[in-house]
Amino acid sequence: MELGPSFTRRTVMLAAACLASAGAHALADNTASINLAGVQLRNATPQSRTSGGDTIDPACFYEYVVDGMVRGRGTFTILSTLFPNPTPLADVLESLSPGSSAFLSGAGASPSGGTHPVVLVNEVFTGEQVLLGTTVTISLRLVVGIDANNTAYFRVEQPVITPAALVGYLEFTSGSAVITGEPPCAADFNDDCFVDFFDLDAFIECFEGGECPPGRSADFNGDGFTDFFDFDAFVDVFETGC
Ligand SMILES: [Ca+2]
Ligand SMILES: [Ca+2]
Repeated sequence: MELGPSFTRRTVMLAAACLASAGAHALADNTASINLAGVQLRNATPQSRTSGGDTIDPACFYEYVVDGMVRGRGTFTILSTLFPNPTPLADVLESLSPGSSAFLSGAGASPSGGTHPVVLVNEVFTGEQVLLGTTVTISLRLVVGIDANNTAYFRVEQPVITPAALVGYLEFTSGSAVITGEPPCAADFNDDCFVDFFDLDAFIECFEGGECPPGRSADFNGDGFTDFFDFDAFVDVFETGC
């Protein structure tokens, strides 16, 4: 069975299912953070930031959250008048493009079985609002992902915020984009992001003394012994799925 899109339900089930194997992956680097301080949301001014040396290991599923405080910039502009002080990003975006703050967090899956690169969001949001008597148009593409070198990135592409001279621009005073990979699923014994009979095969081979997938052990319940309690424990998790 494929690890489906019902992310929340899966997460709850995984909390129990993955405890047994958590130790084997305790050293995994499952999060990366991108500092957004100084990033501008400004007409015709694309932005790009990365997590630099803060890399993230491949996972099957990820969550991302973009959060921060922004303030309006530009002398006597609409945005600097409306938001003279640091204001939550979501509030500002909602005032410019209702509904757009929904893009600031979400979840995504690795399309290729737990390898990078992966794109978690690549969405354009648009809006047209009358602010201080002026019709303000906003359109920009938000992109968040992880490149082939396990570095997370955040980009604002094709930003249109007009009439630029009247509207001014926004600047992050603080904030971050954080990507977190979900811990591996215990039932996905061969770590290919699918739970299927190849996992059962892989466990049986490992259990019978053959080769085990990297980081996996036939001592499935982690009690220091490999016996039929492990077989039972694996079959239970396998039948539950992820
Ligand atoms: Ca698998
Ligand atoms: Ca055991």
